[in-house]
Amino acid sequence: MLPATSHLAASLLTAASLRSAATIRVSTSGLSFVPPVVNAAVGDTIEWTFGGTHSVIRTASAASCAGNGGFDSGIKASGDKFTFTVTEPGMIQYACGIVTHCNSGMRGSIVVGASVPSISIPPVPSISIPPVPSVSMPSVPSVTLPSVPSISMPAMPGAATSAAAPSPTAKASTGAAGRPAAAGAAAGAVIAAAALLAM
Ligand SMILES: [Cu+2]
Repeated sequence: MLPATSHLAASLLTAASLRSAATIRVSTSGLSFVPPVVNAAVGDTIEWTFGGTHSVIRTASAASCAGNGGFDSGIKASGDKFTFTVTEPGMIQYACGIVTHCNSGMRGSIVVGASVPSISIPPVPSISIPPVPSVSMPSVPSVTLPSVPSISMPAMPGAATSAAAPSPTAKASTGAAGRPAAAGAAAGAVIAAAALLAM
């Protein structure tokens, strides 16, 4: 449950909920709290571990040793712990409840909200895509096809010789002499063609 303290507290609680609440540890050394000042976010828990007979009481100011009605651990022995969960932003002053200790300067403070740890999102490493080398296509040279010279075929003397040789066509034509008129006429035409070639 969110205490409806203020809009600021609510928004800080919302911000605090974005990260897991932390436990901030404070110990004592002689008549001192170590560290004497801690930063916390709303939702964080302060955990004191006592190194001797001491206590922690919330005070109204850094100059006061009197409790202000806030937390009071009561007298603790060495090794004991006491925790307090921060519920709203602001400065919390506390001291050892043993007045002689407080008067000796055994005081501490919790700074809430002044330095809410920012959520650190590591930068996403940029994926470096190497430039694709441009493929240079050489220009295709235009092929000029030379004009084909017209070949004039001279009359070949050899053609007459080959035509003069006995050809199968001529023999077939000769053998068709006894066939019907139509076949005979066709054979005659072949012979006439052969005769033309021979000229
Ligand atoms: Cu003390």
